[in-house]
Amino acid sequence: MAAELLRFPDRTSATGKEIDAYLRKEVELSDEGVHQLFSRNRWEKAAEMRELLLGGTTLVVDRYAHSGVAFSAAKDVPGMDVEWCRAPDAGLPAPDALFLLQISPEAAATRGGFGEERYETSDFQKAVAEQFLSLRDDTWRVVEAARPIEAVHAEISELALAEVGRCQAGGVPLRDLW
Ligand code: FDM
Ligand code: MG
Repeated sequence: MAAELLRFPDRTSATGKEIDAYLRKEVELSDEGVHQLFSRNRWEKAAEMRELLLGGTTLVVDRYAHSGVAFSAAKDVPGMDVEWCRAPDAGLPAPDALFLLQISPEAAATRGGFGEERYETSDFQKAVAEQFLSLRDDTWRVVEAARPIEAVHAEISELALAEVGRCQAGGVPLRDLW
């Protein structure tokens, strides 16, 4: 089975470098502007993702447009409601399965490096978690992440492999967001 791992933001491209500097608090950008930048960072990969998917490669994607909506909407900026936040990602390839790794902000804060980047405060993480739960529909699987990595891996790989099997059996068209 061919599979590739992608991660968003992809911090290697020009947009990704700007996002990286923003997350590391080296530059300031408007909330609206950085939201668009995160989306552009995904659109840069859209054609490549589509080609890989249509060729039968499974994509494992660490964060995607749903993070874009949840993090930006959690800022509670006037005008940046969920509908506004979704708009720039409309038309990107949609995932066949989505796993939300759930962890309390308290448990997350004990993990290595927490607090270094923008967004890594317990209050903001709570607001983001609420957004994720309100965006969730019944195609999402919520996975308890405050467990040893092997247990999280076992649960996700079982669910993911079942989904891959369903897609490989055919009849699952490539859909677009949203
Ligand atoms: N993030 C990630 C956003 O705010 N918008 C997005 O579209 C995406 C993909 O960036 F705080 C946030 C989520 C997180 C940070 O950190 C990226 P990681 O640890 O590299 O996922
Ligand atoms: Mg991080």
